[in-house]
Amino acid sequence: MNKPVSVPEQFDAVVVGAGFSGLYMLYRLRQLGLSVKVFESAGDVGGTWYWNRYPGARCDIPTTDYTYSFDPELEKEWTWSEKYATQPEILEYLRFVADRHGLRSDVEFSATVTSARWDEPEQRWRITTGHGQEIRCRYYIMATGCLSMPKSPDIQGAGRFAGQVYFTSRWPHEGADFTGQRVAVIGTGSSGIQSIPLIARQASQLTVFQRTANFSIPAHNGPAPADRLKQLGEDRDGYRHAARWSRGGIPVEPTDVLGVTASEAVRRERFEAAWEQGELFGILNVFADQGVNPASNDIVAEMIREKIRSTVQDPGTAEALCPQDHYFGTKRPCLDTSYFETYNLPHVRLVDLGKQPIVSITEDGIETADESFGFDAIVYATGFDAMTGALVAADVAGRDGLSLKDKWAAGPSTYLGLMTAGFPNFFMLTGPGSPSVLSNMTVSIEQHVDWVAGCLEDLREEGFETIEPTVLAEAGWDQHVQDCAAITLYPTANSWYMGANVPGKPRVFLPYIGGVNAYRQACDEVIAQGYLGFRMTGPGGTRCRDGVIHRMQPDVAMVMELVAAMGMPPMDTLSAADARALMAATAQTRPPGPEVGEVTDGVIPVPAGELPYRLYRPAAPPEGPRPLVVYFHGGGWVLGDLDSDDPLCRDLCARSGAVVVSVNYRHAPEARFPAAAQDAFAAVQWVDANAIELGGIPGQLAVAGWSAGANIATVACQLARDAGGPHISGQLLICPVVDSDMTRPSYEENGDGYILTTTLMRWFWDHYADPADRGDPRAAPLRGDLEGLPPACIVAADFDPLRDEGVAYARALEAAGVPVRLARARGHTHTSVTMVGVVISGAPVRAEIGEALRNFFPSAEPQEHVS
Ligand code: N01
Repeated sequence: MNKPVSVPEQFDAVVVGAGFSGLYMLYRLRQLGLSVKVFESAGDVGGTWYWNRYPGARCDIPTTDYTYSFDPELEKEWTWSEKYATQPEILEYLRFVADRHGLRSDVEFSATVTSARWDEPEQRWRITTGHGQEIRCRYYIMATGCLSMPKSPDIQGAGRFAGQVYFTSRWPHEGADFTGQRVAVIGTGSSGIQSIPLIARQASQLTVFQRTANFSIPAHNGPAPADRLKQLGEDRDGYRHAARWSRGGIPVEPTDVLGVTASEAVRRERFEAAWEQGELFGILNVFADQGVNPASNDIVAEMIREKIRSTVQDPGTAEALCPQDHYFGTKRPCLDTSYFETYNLPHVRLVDLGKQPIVSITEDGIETADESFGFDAIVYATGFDAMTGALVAADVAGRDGLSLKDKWAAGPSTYLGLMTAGFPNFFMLTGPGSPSVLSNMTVSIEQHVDWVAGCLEDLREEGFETIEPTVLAEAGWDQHVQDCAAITLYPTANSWYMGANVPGKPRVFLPYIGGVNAYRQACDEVIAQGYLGFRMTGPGGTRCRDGVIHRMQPDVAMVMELVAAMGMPPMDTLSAADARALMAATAQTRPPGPEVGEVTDGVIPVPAGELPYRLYRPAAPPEGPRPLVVYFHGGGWVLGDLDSDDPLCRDLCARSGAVVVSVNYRHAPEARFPAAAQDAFAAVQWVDANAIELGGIPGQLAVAGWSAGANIATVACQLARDAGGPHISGQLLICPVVDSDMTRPSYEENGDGYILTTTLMRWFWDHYADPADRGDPRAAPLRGDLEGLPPACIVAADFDPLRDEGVAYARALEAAGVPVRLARARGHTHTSVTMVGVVISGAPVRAEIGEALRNFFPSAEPQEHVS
C-alpha cells in the first residue's frame, strides 16, 4: 500500500506570536474573513508578558494608555488596578481579551516556526514548524515583538555555574525563592532595576554587577491617575485619537521651553514636576532640546544625578550609580520603585564592572579582576537582541532564496518598518524603522495591524495577490530613519536602540524617532498615493507607483508647528514695509550663528549709489588672503538685509574658509527689475577689483545666494560671462528662483503650507517685475544661455515650491557643459536649510555647501570646525 501523501495545510495568513500584536492581528484578519493560523512558542497568550515574569515586572507606560483601544467594550469591562500594572495583571488582561473574542481557537501554542520560504511559482509562503508541520500561506506576518529574543550571556564561563541560574526574560512559572541565599544580579537595565529591590527583600546577600550605570526615576506607582481616568471617562474617543496623533503614543503636550535658555527657576520647576509625575514621557519632555542639545541634556542628567547622590548614603556607591557615559534618554531610561534606596541596605552591594570587570563565571560564583564572589544563585538581567533578533532568527528566505539574515547583515532595511524588498507578502508588526520601542507600544501595534489589515483588504478588492516594497522606496525610508536619528543625541550611546549591546551586531539606529504622528501620516500618505513605493501583482497584472515618501525632518516639522502657533499674518497680505518689519523682528530671536574671525561693515559704490556690505573673515590661522564669496540674501527681491542672513553668512564663512562679502541690493517695489540684478553684477565687479583690500586672493571669487539672492547671483554670472569678466570660480545657489513659471509639480505639492507659498511667490514677482519682463534671462536665468557659466552647487529642498526649478537649472547647466553638484535637502523647506542653530538637520546640507565652496577654490585652506 502506498504511504499517504500528506497535503500541507493552507491558510490565507500565518501569524507568529500571540502577544499584543499577534492577538489583534488575528482579530482583524478574521474580520476580513481570512483563514488564519497563529503559532506561539509559549504555552499561552501574552508574548513578552508571558515570559518576563521576574519579580517586580511592570510596564513603564501608564496602563490606562498601555491598552487596546480597538474595542471600547474592553475598556468598559476591564479596570486597571494601578498606574503601572504588574506583569500578572497585564497577562490576565491579554487572557481576558483572548477569551472575550474567542481568539485561542486559531492559536497553536508551544509551536515554533522553524523556517519560512517564499515559493515563487505558488506565490505562497511554505512554513515549517518545530512539530514537523508543513503549511502554505499567502501572507506571513511576524508579530514576534521587539524585545523577545534574549541576548545570550556573553560572559566567560557562563555555563559553569553549579548553582541556580535565572534569566529575567525567561523566569520560571513557579517563581524563585531567594530566602537566605547569596544572589548575584548581572545587569542594570529596566529588568534589573525592577527586580533588584524585590530580590533584596528575600536574599541574605545581594550583589549587583553593573557594567553601565543607568538613569532611573521613581515610578511613584499607585492608583491609576485620576486626571487620565477623568479624561477617558469624559471623552474616550478624543483621548485615544489624541494618543494616535501624538509624538509618543500618549497625549503629552510637547514643550517649547529650551533648557539652554530657561532660567534656573524654570529648569528646576519643570524637572521637579516631571520627577514627581514619574512618567517616561514627562522626564523626556522637560526641555524641547534635551534630545538634541548636549548642554540642555546635561541639565536634566545632572539633576537626576543629584537625586541619586541625595538618596544613596555611601558616596562611593552613589557616584558609581550616577550615569556618566551617555546622554539622558539615549538609552532607555528606567522607572523604579526604591531602586536606589536598595543600596542603603546592609546586605546589598554594588560592584562596578568599570573598575573590576568580570573575568569569569566560576562553578560557585563570579570572579572579577579584584575579587572572588561565592553565590547560590545568579540572575541574568542582560537584555535582548532587540528589534531584529527574533526576525532574523526565524530563518526566513524570500525571493530567490535570499535570507533575511543575509539581507540584513549590515543592518535592517525596511519600508516603513512594515515590509522589506525581496520578501513578498511578508509583514513585520512594529519592525525596525517604525516608532515601536520609542512609543507606547500598544498604539503603534494597533496602527501597524490596522495598516496591514487595510492593505490586505485593498489587495483583495483590487485583485492583487502579492505586495512588496521597491528597492527605491525602501532606500528612501532607511535614509529618512537614519536622518531623523542623526540630528539627535541617540546614536552617540551604546544602546540596544543602536544594536550596540550585542557583540558583532551592526551599529544602526533601529527604531524610527520621527514620532508616532509623523509616522502615521507617512503610512497614510503611502496609501493615499496608490501604495507609493509598493509593487503589487495579481492575475490581472502588476501595479507599481515607484517613488520615495518624502518626510519632513522632525526639527523642520517642529519649527513649522511653532511658526503656525505664532499666528503671524501671511506676508503677502502686508505692505512691503510691514513685511520687512516682521522679518526684522523675527530675525531678532534667532541664535547668532558661529563665531568668525572678524566682521566689518562697509559700502560699495555702484552706478545707482551705494550698496551696504558686511564682510566676514574666517578666524585665523592661517593669516593672509583668502578666496572671496560674494553673497546675496534671500527675500524675494523685496525683503531682507545684511542682518537677515547674518547667521548663514557666518556659517558659510566658517565652513568654507573664505572671506564672505554679504551685499545688500536695491529692493522692489521701490527699485524694480532689473535693479537687483544690476546691483549684483556691479557688486561682483567691485569686490573683484578690490580683492586685495578686502583680504581676498585676486581671481579667486565665487558668488552665492539664497532664494532671490541666488537668482541675482546666477544672473551676475551670466552678465560677467557676457561682459568678459570678472572671472567667477563657482556659484552656490541655495533654493534659487530661476524661472517665473509657477506650474512645475513642486508648486503643486508644496505651494501651500511650507512658509514660501505660491501666493507669496506671486506677491514677490508682482513687486519685482512686470509680467512682460519675467521671461527675461536676467529675471528667469533658466531661460538664458548657460554655456560657459562657472561650476555650480545647487541646493534643492524637498518641500520647496522652487525645488523643481532648481533641479531643472541643474539639469540645464549640465546639458550646457557646466559642472554641477545638486545637493538635495531631504525633508527641508525653502527656509529651513538656512536656519543656522535652529534646525540641526540643516547642518549636513550646509557641510556639503561648505565643501562645494572649498572645491571652487582648490588651493584654499581647510575650513573651521562647525558642528
Ligand atoms: O535589558 P537592557 P533589560 N556583562 O539591555 C547589562 C524593556 N523593558 O531587559 O548597559 C555585564 O536594558 C547591560 O549593561 P550595558 C525596556 O524597553 C521594559 O533590562 O550594556 N553586564 C545592562 O545594564 C528595556 O530598555 C520594562 O553596559 C551586561 C543590562 O545588562 C528593554 O526592555 C521592563 C552584559 C541589560 O539591560 C530591555 O531591558 C523590562 C555583560 N556581558 C524591560 N550584557 C518595563 O516595562 C549586558 N549587560 C518597565
